[in-house]
Amino acid sequence: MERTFLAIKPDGVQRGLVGEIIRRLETKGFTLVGLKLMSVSKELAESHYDVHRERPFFDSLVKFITSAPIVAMVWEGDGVVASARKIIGATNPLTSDPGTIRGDFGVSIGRNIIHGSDAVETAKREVALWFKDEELVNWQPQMTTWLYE
Ligand code: D4T
Repeated sequence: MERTFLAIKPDGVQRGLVGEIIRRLETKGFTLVGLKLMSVSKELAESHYDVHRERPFFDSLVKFITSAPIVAMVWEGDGVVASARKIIGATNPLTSDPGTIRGDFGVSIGRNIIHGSDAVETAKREVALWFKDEELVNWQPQMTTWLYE
């Protein structure tokens, strides 16, 4: 089964959106296999956002993500990488569709509430970067037979 890495950013945690975000992914039918509230080190933040190292917003991004706790998660399910990106919405919350997490809860690109891996390969790298193997739980919810044909 496919897995993706999602992280509720400091703004999402501070604004009390953790439960709401988890609810949306759970009720969609995806399976939570990894979850931790954590402070992010500068090293981890820089490694996670390495592709943006040359972008003008890199420093503020690292400063923001390390400024307060985040909730790191791994979710599992068929097509979960692309589907979670749709549930999250476009990068800039001002233009994200209503009904998406960013579209419903945000107004600013630098405070866009949640991160989601953008491709299957990226997801593999990010899951390995943020979680040790023993922090991930292999399990199959009872409801699986009612979700998949
Ligand atoms: P993440 O990676 O957080 O899921 O966001 P996206 O995949 O939707 O968008 P991204 O990688 O292009 O941007 C990463 C992160 O940087 C912030 N950002 C982005 C910003 O502060 N200013 C900007 O101009 C851009 C493009 C928001 C998300």
